[in-house]
Amino acid sequence: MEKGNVLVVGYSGVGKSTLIKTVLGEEAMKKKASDSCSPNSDFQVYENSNISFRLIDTTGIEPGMFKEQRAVKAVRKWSAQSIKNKSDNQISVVWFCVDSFTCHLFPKTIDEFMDAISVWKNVPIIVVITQSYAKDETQHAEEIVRKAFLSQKSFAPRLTEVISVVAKPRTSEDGNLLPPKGIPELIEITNNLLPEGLQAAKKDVARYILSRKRAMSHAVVSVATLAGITAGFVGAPIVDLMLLKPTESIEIESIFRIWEIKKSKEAKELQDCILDIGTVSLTGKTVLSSLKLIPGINLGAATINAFISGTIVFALGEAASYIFEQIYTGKKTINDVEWVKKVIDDSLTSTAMDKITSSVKSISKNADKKEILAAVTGSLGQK
Ligand SMILES: Nc1nc2c(ncn2[C@@H]2O[C@H](COP(=O)(O)OP(=O)(O)OP(=O)(O)O)[C@@H](O)[C@H]2O)c(=O)[nH]1
Ligand SMILES: [Mg+2]
Repeated sequence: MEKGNVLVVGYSGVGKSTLIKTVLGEEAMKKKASDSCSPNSDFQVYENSNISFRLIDTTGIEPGMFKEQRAVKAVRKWSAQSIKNKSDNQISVVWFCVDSFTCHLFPKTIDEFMDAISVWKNVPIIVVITQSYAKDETQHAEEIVRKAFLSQKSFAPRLTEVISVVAKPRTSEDGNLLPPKGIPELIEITNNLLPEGLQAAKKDVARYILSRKRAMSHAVVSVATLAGITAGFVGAPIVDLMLLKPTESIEIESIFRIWEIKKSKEAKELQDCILDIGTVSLTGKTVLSSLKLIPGINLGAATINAFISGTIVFALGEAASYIFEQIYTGKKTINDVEWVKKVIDDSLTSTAMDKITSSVKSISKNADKKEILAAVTGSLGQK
């Protein structure tokens, strides 16, 4: 399939590669695009067969832009050569990534940047504010960027869009989970900016975004599971399910946001219902007690608790992901409360228990959080 090419530039460490991984998926990162020509250390081309654009990752661009010039020159050469080879490696869109730290350098370096990409005269520019965890900082960064573009007549019309994103969930210092955001918008807008013949159909984009949402949902569950494992490790001899409540609450809220469920009284009740089953219902307690009864486990209490805690957070998150996806795609509604209860129940009891009993034995005695996480997600993930 013929595709558009998106040039991704920005200072080193702003999160270009992380963003590309979220937009195209992990598989795409492992497998470089087939016609990326000779291997080049200045840029890499990635693609996913299900979406209409490739992403060109430029590496190691420091403030001062010397290396950027090198990377951009290499991409220019790649573009030019392709014309000879009758393949089309034209650049259709540029993503300029800045974060709230590097945006302060933006007004000073915008000249050099515009100069570097000057061969692509009418190519639209999307400024992507990466790692936009805090609202204030993000707004501030947006203002700086817009001002810098407006400062020159020739720059102003090039700025097509400013989008703030979080590519990968993060746990803040106070234990809050900060979910991914802005990715579906970025995909949609980029597709719309491609030359008409290259654009993917609306329904294909929607399908693609669905798959990305699913991946982001799993990423959130994974981060929350690790937090659950941590909470379990420091816990008392018996897992206190209430200790997991804050983690589960943020986990569910984050997944809820990924699936763009509209806020309403019913939606809130649904979230609470999911949370209640995970914390106070009998189901949770059953998981606890039966796990302790599995014979032949030679693990310390802290390890078992960590494993159980992680498992509950994981099973709950996976169930919530499934539930919200069904609602997002219109197969179910937020009023299908009985169905929701059943899904959570199944996830916490049968599915979780079946898999747990086999995988708990694979945990080594001095397992650390990472090993426990692998045991939890590995055993439960492969449904
Ligand atoms: N949690 C989280 N971490 C991020 C995000 N974006 C970037 N990071 C982290 O920031 C660091 C730098 O990200 P990269 O994606 O490697 O940055 P880059 O722009 O590709 O850097 P160069 O390749 O050196 O130009 C990594 O440790 C990432 O994990 C994000 O959205 N969420
Ligand atoms: Mg990189």
